[in-house]
Amino acid sequence: MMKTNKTALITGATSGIGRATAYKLAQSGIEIVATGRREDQLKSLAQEINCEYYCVDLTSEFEREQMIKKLGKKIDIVINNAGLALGKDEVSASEWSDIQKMIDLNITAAIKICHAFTPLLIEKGEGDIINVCSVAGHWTYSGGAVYCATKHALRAFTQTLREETCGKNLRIMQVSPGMVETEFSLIRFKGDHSQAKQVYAGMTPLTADDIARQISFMLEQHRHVCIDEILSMPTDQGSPTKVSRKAPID
Ligand code: 8X3
Repeated sequence: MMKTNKTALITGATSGIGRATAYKLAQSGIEIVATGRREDQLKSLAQEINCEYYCVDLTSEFEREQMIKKLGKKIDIVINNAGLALGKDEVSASEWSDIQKMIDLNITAAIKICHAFTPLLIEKGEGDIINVCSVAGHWTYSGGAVYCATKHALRAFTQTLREETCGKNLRIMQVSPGMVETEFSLIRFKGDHSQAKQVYAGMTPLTADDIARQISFMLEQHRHVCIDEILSMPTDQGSPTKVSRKAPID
């Protein structure tokens, strides 16, 4: 395997899309700095792919700043993956603490990371940022008001950053997946396995590896090619509210 001399920061790398992306990019010879909150999972990843890891809660301003200070100029590629949905209730029945957490992680932390690394990448003369957005950045659905709002915000931010940095040799990109079977639904439904399982019942969802492959594809393009966005859904999904299932949900 050829070393690329590039280092990628991957947030939310303990599981799901983040972890799969860490495996995939490491296979292409990219050095990985994996971040997340669960140290045991970061340790096991570090052993498997021989990478650096940083245990951090990105919703903590202090911890975030310490991480950014420590990593600084070492990073060439930012995979802004950490994000979550909490609950699927209508706004009037939602917990404020859930709303706040989604805003803190999906918007504040993601934008802060771009804010901190963009000038460093400009100074380096080259760099890539891939923000992990969602089909929820394109559509809205009942029970997803705040999650959709955060992903719409991140998509608008990403597009604007791309326009602003045009001419600086940065590639600002995004992936917008539909249904991917990861811990996403388990977290959304607060550990309720049967509710989480029902989300993917009778259909074939995307896997974390499917999205990792898209991210790797975006990065491996010639430098003059910037894939603005890959929006992908399972073949069984027509929109966030239209899913074809072989068996009804019981
Ligand atoms: C996750 C996709 O459709 O559950 O980002 O909002 S969806």
